[in-house]
Amino acid sequence: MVRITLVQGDITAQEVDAVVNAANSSLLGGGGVDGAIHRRGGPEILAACQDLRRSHYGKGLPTGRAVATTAGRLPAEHVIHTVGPVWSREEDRSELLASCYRESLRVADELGARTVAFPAISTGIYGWPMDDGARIAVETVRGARTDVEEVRFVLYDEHAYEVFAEAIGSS
Ligand code: AR6
Repeated sequence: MVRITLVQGDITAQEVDAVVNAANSSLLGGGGVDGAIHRRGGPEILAACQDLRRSHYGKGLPTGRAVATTAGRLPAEHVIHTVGPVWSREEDRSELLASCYRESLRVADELGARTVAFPAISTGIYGWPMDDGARIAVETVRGARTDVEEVRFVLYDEHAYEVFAEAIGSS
């Protein structure tokens, strides 16, 4: 089983094999985690994303999928970009959010990554409630078949950290 660890901090500071980016389907950057990763990782990441757009994802990376690039100047080997769903009251998009975690771990396995840092995908600009986002993250990682040894959830603030700690304790 994967070992789950929690830290409060900045995803761009994590010394791991792969960090996961809460991207959008354009793969060309944005705010939040995405903005921070491109800023701190430097232009190599954007250049790799532009190549992926040209070679494979002319229409964009679909929601729930994941793809890897270099980590540029980040203290990690790879960035795995995944596209979370926008929160909706009308439609249950939980399966798409679970898919982000599963697909990111599948890509991590392809890369041979053993330590992977995840942000709380979709819980910022995409509006997903933190408690539900944490439950889906923890359940999906626990249920995943993967060779990844450590999944580190990196939470930006104390509230998110506590919600994840609760989700780990109660599921
Ligand atoms: N390290 C760790 N967590 C962070 C950091 C950081 N540096 N910055 C924010 N968070 P978000 P989303 C937390 O908005 O909701 C972008 O524009 C944040 O508090 O980064 O999936 C993309 O291009 C929240 O809990 O991702 C997309 O358009 C969590 O990380 C869109 O935002 C995710 O917040 C994706 O939105």
